[in-house]
Amino acid sequence: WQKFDWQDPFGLQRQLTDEQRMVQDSARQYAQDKLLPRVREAFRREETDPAIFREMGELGLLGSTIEGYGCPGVDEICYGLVAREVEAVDSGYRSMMSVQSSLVMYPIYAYGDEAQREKYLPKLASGEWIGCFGLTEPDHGSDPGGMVTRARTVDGGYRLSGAKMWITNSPIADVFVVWAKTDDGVIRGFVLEKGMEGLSAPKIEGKLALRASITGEIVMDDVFVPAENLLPNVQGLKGPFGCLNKARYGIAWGALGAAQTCWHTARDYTLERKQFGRPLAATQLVQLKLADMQTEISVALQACYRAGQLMSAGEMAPELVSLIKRNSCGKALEIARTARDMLGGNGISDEYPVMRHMCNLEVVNTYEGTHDIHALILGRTQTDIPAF
Ligand code: TGC
Ligand code: FAD
Repeated sequence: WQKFDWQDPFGLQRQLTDEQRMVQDSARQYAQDKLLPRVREAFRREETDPAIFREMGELGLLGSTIEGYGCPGVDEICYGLVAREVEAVDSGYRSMMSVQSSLVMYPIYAYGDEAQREKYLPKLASGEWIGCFGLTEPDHGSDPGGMVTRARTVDGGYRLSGAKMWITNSPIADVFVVWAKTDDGVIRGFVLEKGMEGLSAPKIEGKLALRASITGEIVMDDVFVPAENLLPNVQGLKGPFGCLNKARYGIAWGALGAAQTCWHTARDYTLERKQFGRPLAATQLVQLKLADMQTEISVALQACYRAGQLMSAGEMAPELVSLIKRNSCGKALEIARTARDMLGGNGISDEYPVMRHMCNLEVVNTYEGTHDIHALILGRTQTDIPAF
């Protein structure tokens, strides 16, 4: 019999290849040395440091699964491991990275032509350019198919009118991947650039979560977009959803990083903190909570690892992405709320990371398809009845 490793019950580390471990370790070092020391102030002040994109770019963390164009072309498990390390510090930092990688670089790579790839990908990979992804609208969140943003055909291109809401990175973005309906009502992807006439991206103020990651609108007032900025190789909702499959997969890993930070913080705290003459960790109720955290996180990580194998092999079903995104986010949020409670009054202070993670995970549980929307996707697989 092996000795039980309480931190890694399934021996995930032993399942990783040397390359995967190396990528994980360098992401961990970056996240702990460079991101952790600035997150508390960033969250307090609701400030996003654009330099983070260049730092991530230098380490090859942007568009990391893409081959060529300045990207390292690592496998999907590496991508997940990086998301986990970054989100162990803050979901907002993982958000910045996953939007750039999965929702901006991936669609340009997968649906763009060679000229678009050459123009945008190297600068997005280095972090010199920042990207955002506009799908959600003020009146269409869970049902993006109802979008009202229009791309009217004109001489030499299109005129885009409409508004996108809750867009990660938009106020500081150079490149905007925007989804709009053309004259025939078909959803198409367009690449807009900062400075186009009629394009603005006001910041959304007052977020009580994900405060280290800037969020804004995209307002398009008859913006002229040249024909060469249309993404030629996809039509319909499967365009944005194809990118979302990638991003949701990364979130499934990432949320478990945040959960792990909360679990370890609760363990350390309850070992130290004495009430009624003994450590809180000596009580059965606390040990039950720690056991539940350990179980949920380690089982969910193993599910992500398997999903990563399938994704790398090109054998992933989108519904399995829904299953792991929903499971990881729901469980992580529950763990963060429990950890917050276990720290008592100290749990609400930003001297500890748990309340920040708890607030962030409320968003992570909502964006990229809410917890319930993913349940409906899974319900449809079993009943053939779309209950949306
Ligand atoms: P439905 O009829 O189901 O599908 C329409 C077409 O799309 C195809 N499709 C997919 N293709 C690839 N991957 C998937 N996951 C796909 N899901 C659907 C489908 O095959 C069909 O294609 P075709 O060729 O037959 O037309 O569409 P519906 O309108 O009934 O969809 C319902 C539902 C609930 C599944 C969908 O609308 C949904 O997932 N809603 C959630 C919206 C969402 O996730 N928004 C995310 C916005 S981006 C964001 O949050 C970024 S935050 C990032 C960060 O900061 O980290
Ligand atoms: P709604 O769709 O109005 O849902 C409200 C509630 O109703 C939810 O509980 C939902 O589960 C429930 N509900 C909806 N429909 C049904 C139904 N048929 N049956 C049962 N229950 C239902 N979007 C982007 O495009 N790009 C981004 O970069 C981006 N970043 C974001 C960053 C942040 C900080 C946030 C908060 C959001 C971001 N989003 C982004 C938007 C996000 O994807 C949406 O908020 C999400 O898809 C939910 O849409 P909604 O907010 O309109 O909620």
